[in-house]
Amino acid sequence: MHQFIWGFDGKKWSESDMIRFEYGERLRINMINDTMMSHPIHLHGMWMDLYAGGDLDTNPRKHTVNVQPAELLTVDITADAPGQWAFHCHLLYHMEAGMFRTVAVVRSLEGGSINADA
Ligand SMILES: [Cu+2]
Repeated sequence: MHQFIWGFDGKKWSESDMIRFEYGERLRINMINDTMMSHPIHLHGMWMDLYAGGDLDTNPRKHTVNVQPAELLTVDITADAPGQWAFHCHLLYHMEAGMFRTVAVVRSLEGGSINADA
């Protein structure tokens, strides 16, 4: 497995910036797994509503979603938790190799403090 670089959007954690969500926004993330392994993706602090089409209010609510090889998986998130949160693959050797991001829920995407309460 050491010939692989594990990350998001082709970058491992040490090469990446924080992902910023604006406090209170409802957002959608599309995750495309272009590897040959499943990745259990875990977001701390907020729920991910697994997009299954139909009535959005009845979609399953998850902290961790399993993204299969060659799968496009979509989740909806309400950024209702100010602060910094881990977003990572739950296979620890993937996380340790770089499949990790910090999500910052901020007051404004225009810049300023990363603390939504500031
Ligand atoms: Cu993984």
